[in-house]
Amino acid sequence: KKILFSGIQPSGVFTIGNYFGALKNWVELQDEYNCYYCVVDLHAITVPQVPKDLRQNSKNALAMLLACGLDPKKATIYYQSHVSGHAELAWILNCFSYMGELSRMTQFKDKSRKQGENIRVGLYDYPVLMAADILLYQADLVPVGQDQKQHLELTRDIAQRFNNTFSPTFTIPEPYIPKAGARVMSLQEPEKKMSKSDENINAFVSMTDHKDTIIKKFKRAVTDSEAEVRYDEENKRGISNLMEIYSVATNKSYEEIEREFQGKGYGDFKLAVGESVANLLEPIQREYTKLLNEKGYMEEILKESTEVARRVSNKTLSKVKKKVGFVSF
Ligand code: AQP
Repeated sequence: KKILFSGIQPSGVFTIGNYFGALKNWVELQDEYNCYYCVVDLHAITVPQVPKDLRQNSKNALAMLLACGLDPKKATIYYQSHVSGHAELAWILNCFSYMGELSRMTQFKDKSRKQGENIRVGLYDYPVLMAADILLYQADLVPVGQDQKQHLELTRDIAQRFNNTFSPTFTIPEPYIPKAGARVMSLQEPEKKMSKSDENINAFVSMTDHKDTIIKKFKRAVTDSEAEVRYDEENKRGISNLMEIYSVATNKSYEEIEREFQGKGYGDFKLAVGESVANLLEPIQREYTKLLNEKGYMEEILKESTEVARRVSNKTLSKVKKKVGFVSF
C-alpha cells in the first residue's frame, strides 16, 4: 500500500470547508492507502494561541476526526506534539533549507501581514516543519489544496537536496489531487476561502453548529442582486459557492440544482442549502458528542496510534542522523 500523510491544525473548531475540502476525502482514502492523519498542534502555535483553548480544540479535533468516519484500525491518527521526531527532523531540515526559498512562500507573506511587527520565526519556518511531517513517514502521497501546493514543492526540493547531498533517504512525495475536492469560500466574503479562524463567525459554518445557526448563517450569506440560481464563478461568486456546498452535500449536479430552483428566489435556495448541510452534519455531531463523553476510548486509540507513529518516524530519523554525521547511541 502507498503511504499517505495529511495534517489538520487544531486552530479552532473545524468548518465545513475543512470537511468538504479534506476530512471527507480522508475517510475515503483510508481504505486505499496506509494513511497517517495528524492533528498538527506544533503548526497551530505558529500564530498566537490561548493554551486552554488550544488544548480543548485539540481534544475536540480528535473526536471530530473519528466522528467523521476515520477508523483507527485503518489509519494512524495522532497529535504531532506527541511524536518528537517531527520537531527533530524539522531542525535538521532547517539546516538544508534556504532563506530565499522560504521567503517566497505566499502563505507566509499573507499570514505575516496579519501578525503586525513581531512575526514569529515559527511562522516563517512552517513549511520546513510540514516537510518534516511528510518525509518522516516516507509518504508517497500528500492530499493538497491549491494553497498548500507551493509547500509541497518545497518539501520535494528539500528532500531531493538531502538525497543528493548524501544518498537516497527520503521518498519524494507526490501531490494527491482528490477526485471530488471542494473549495468552500467564506459566506461573507466569497472571494476568500472559508477559514476556521475568521473573526466574523458568520463567515463560516462550524462542524458543531446547531441546525438553527446553520440555517441562519446561510440566510445571511452574501450573494448578488440578481435572483437566478446559476453557476458562474466569476460573476456570481456567492451563489456559486452555495451551489458547490449544496452539490457536495446532496450529490446533485449544478444542472440539477439550477433546474430545482428555476423561478424560485434566493431565500428558498439558501434554506435548502442550510437544511442539506444540517442534515449531513446531524449524525456526525451525534457521534462527536458521544465520543467526547466516553474518554477512555479516545485515549486508547491515541496510545496505539502514537506508538505506531513513533516507531515509523524513528526509523527515518535514525537514518537521517547517521547520514548527517551524528554519533549513534
Ligand atoms: N475553505 C476550505 N475549502 C476547502 N478545503 C479547506 N481546507 C481548509 N479550509 C478549506 C483544508 O483543510 C485542511 C486542513 O487545514 P488546516 O487546518 O491545516 O489549515 P488551513 O488550510 O489554514 O485551514 P483553515 O480552516 O483556514 O485554518 P486557519 O484559519 O487556522 O488558517 C487542508 O487540507 C486544507 O486545504
